Amino acid sequence: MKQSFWALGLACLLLGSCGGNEQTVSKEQTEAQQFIDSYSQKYVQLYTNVSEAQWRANIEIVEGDSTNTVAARKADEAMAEFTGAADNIENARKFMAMKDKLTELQVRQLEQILYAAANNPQTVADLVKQRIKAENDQTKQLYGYQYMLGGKKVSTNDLDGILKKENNEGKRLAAWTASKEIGKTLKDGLVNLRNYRNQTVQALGYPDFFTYQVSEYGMSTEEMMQTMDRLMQELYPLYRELHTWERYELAKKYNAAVPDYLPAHWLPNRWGQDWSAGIEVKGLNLDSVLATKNAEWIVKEGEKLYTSIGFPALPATFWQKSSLYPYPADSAVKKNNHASAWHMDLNNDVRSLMSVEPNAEWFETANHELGHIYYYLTYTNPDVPPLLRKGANRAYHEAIGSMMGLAAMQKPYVAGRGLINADAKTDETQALLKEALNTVVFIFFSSGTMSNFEKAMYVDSLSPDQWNAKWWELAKKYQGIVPPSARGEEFCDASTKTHINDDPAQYYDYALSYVILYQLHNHIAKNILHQDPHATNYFGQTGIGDFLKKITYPGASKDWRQVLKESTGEELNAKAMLEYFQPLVSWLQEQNKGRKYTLPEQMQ
Ligand code: X8Z
Ligand code: ZN
Repeated sequence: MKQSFWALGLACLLLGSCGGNEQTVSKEQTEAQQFIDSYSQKYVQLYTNVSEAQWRANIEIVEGDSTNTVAARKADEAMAEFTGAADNIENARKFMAMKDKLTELQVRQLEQILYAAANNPQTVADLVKQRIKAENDQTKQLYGYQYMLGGKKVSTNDLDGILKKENNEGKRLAAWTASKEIGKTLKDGLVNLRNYRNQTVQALGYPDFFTYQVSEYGMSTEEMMQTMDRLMQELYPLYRELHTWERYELAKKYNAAVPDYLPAHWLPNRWGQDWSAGIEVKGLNLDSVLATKNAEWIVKEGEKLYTSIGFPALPATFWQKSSLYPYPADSAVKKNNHASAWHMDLNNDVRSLMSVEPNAEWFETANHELGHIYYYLTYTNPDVPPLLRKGANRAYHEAIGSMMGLAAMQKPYVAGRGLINADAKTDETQALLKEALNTVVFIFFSSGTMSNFEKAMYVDSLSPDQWNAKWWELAKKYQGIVPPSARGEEFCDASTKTHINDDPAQYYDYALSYVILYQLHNHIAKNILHQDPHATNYFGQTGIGDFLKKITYPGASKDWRQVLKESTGEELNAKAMLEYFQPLVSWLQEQNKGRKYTLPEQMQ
């Protein structure tokens, strides 16, 4: 299969016409293309090896057996050695120096080559090796961990289930506390990783690893942090109402005094990033409907949504090779408990790693992962060379599936699928409240706590004896959440969030993805479906598929700002998201009348 790409790439070059534009190919272009082609061929080979080795290391973790970890390390080392090789850097720089003479597609590929090089410079080869070892050891530590509750082996799904459903505060506290124990075992590894990650990118001139990651957007750290602040500023009046409402509601539920800040163990999520599980919307109780289904149905149902709007059925290998369901909580073999999607060979081997159970959260997550998978499949096409088989930016990759997941929870969709009675009366305000407790609340975790913590770690080189204090300072400031009791520096509560370990300095991607997804959803509802954005039914609407394919087909071969402008006519902005939730503000103000607000009137 891979062969056909190279053949096609070459045909384009000889004819001098890609995408129909007749052009003569200059000497510089021919030489640059030769370099890009030979680099790409090797890159895809190494990338495939890394994927296979990492896949094993993430789905088969056995205590005392480091076979998979070592194999993953070796594959990573081979990739690092190649991408960071001095001659590759030299060549890429040489061609970049004549970028005016090259095609846009070539320049973009050369930029990718240099970006990959910056994380693995040959000049600091030992450091790169140490980082790779530390990364793979951290994965094993993180996902090989056996969670314990009351002397029993439990899974993260078990703990999440308790936090979503349990009304007994003592039991909630026990589950929350159990979920944070792992942090103690991750701290030393994370301290090393912070240092190695910073030091490796510094060798090629980046000030720190966070700035390196942010630079993929063509932005500086300052610009990104300002974007995060602006986003929170805009949503703050609503968040302040939600925070007040949640304090009073949960105090009622747990029969306790109303606290000034939300105790972390009161919330239905380990990090307080999503408070929606507490709300039952009459006539739209998805959790109880989904509880009657099985895990496989959840994923198949997701696929049906995508095929109904014009995407192809998933390849047979997706079903054969994915790891979609959890292992038993006491299994000696463990797997990564977080959801992910993999483009194994930058071609058609696509897989997902999940631990799906039949509930609303996994329903949403399954749709999210399929968004990644269909993004992979769509930009795997002859017009997009392997090095550019990426999202328009990383946030785009996160946005598509999240949008489908959110759309699939709206009443007309759920009713259309026969899951609820279409005639049942639904409280629309409650439905919107539930959505806000998911997405608006999430912004203050992603833009606030997570992004600022990682900035402190990487940019400000925060001393590890202040990490936990910092984490809770930020959680209080941005989310209005406090720990159940003092959490000293022996804990490392930030590291219980998987991304801090294995998807580092990138969590602002998710905040941006929500902004983008509301822009896209708004456009779809108004201009394609002609439906109210609060009450859409995407099912069977091939116009949506066409729209999404236009966005996803070019991968990273087009500038992301241009993609957004062309698809929605707009720049990146939170207007659509604000507009969507606006009806809630006055309702919440009414509910909160006479209540004490503890978050300041203005965000500080
Ligand atoms: O990590 C994820 C995806 C990874 S592909 C499942 N998400 C964030 C999280 O779980 O923290 C999706 C939204 C937020
Ligand atoms: Zn994702």
